[in-house]
Amino acid sequence: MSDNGNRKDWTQLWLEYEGGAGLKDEWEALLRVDLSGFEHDNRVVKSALDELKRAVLLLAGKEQEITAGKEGACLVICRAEDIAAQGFRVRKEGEALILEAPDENGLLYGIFHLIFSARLGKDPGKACGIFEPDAPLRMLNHWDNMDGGIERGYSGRSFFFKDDRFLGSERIRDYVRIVSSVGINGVVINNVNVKDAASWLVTERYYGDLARVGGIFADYGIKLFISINFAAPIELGGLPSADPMDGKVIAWWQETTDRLYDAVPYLGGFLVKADSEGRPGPFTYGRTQADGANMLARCVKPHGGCILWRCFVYNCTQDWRDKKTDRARAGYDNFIDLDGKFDDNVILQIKNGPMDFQIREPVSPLIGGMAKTNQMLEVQIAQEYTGQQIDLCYLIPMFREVLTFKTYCTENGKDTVSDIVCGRAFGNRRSGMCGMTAVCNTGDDACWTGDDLAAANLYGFGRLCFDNSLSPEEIAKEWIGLTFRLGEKNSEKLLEMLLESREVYEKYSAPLGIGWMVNPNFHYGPSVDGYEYSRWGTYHRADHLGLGVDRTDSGTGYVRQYHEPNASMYNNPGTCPQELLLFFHHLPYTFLLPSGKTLIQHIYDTHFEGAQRVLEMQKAWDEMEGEVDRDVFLRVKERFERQRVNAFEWCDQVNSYFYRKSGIPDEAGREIY
Ligand code: GCW
Repeated sequence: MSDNGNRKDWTQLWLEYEGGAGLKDEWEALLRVDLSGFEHDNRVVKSALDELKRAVLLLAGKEQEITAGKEGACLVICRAEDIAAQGFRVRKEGEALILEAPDENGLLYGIFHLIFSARLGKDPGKACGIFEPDAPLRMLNHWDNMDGGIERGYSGRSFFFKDDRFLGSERIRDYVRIVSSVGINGVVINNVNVKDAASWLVTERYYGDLARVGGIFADYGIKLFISINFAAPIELGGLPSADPMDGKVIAWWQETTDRLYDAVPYLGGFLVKADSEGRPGPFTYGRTQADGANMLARCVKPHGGCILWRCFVYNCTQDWRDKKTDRARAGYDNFIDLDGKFDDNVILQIKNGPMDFQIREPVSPLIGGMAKTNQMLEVQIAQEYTGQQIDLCYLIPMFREVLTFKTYCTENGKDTVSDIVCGRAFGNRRSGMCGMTAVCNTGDDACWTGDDLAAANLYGFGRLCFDNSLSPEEIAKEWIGLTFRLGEKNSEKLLEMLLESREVYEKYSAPLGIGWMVNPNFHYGPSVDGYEYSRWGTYHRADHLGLGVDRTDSGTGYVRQYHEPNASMYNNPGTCPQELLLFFHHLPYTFLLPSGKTLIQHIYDTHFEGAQRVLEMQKAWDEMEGEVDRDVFLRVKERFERQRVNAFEWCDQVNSYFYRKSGIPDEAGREIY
């Protein structure tokens, strides 16, 4: 936990260089730098060179020398315009390493790439290649409240805010270094549920703080975004309405935005949660989501800003008796007719699934539903429904699945989620108005992410945004290599644990895509009927004969929101992927799955297996004692113990519940209560 000798209360995650293997001779080129085509005093260039200096100092124990000449082993940094924005190229020329980039962000990412390659023990030849970002916007969304709490935060308190004030710069600077090292270029610092002091972020009360934080972000090529309150004209401006068509409202936002941008030059724009879970929005005034978004987009437009508009719009006061209303349909139903009606600096931010960050959901049909609208994928690395950074759940396999899902939205073959959010499907790559964002999992805990192992999701999300083709395995290997100093055997073991952790969690929690079954409100641990008779639209519909939600043609019709052949594939239980069967179908317990087991036996087996696997993972971690830093070892050990308790609780409650409902015993005769 030290940085150039200064003790800090937090780690540097994968930027912790001390105690490593040092810098191998092959990397001698990093000891001499020749910079051309970039301004030495540009803030991002400065940061990049500082990062290189720091790394070399800590790894090789030598002071970095910046020379003007380029002879022998040196790093030549220059500008090249034939590389996509924010990308870079590395090549070797004799003893020299050449790093080329079209812009400062590319240079920064190239430097981190070289540092990481050296630290991973690669030789420079292996670090060569061209690296261009897939997602133009690679963002993190913090759900930090200004009182210091974090909505769905499992890693301590906010390091941005406390008691309605901004906190100091030191930790924010480390955060920025860490996330920019994996290519993050946009951060929303406050919760999408904007209330109380946070509503005032757009006013002069916080200009100074926003300018300071925006400057720290800008040093590392990151744009600062804030979430805003759609009802601010009423709450702050004293106007009687927040109607986006009302001239006074428009004037209020225009003036507020102009003044804000004057004071905070690095602002990227606003994120808006409107007409969702009690937040105000244009529906109140009989206006559409496009009316609301465009009004704000026009205010930020002259400043080069954009509006990120969330599509998490659904009825959260549903009647559980009503089987026709289907929450899964809501995003699509609320937005699909607006395709082509959004301004070009509006980006719709769409959660990966149609419900809400469950352990298994189909891809939201809204992604790919609209050909004339900028779209951005929203995932959650805060593990709200996936173990809350107590249970191990490496989410990159899930995100990769989402990105590679073929939507059939175009006929040119560019139709995966990756094609859409990276701008290849609908031609919005140049404008950069698309990308990926994650609800962040950090807080002020010493290890940043509650569970040290949950940092793999923070690292992995950034890496995956930059390169959608990286496999979860490659990413996990890099992260392990940069974070730990494990021997080969334990590295392998940890890799295996990460890679299977999502399926393990899925096995002991809600089966086959049905989701939920969690304790209401805080969402950790099992409660099969926790939401069954509530207003939230999240039901499993189990009775004594079967379970699942019928979203087929004979049910809610949700399947028709997909393009063919996906719609027909999901509509038929014979072709629907097994892991999503209960999301789309209500099936009897005796239904025979593709695996050859009955549905009820599958539930029993997976739950026993999942809980058992947790015991094995716990043991594997215990065996790493001595090879892992003591603090880290103990912290993770404590997490695994809690996961064990949680997994067995899930297993026993789910199995007992379905045994009692169905009356069908476990074929293996294991203990069910
Ligand atoms: O799943 C829900 C969470 C809310 C969150 C909301 C959202 C920020 O339980 O806490 O609110 O999603 O995504 O807006």
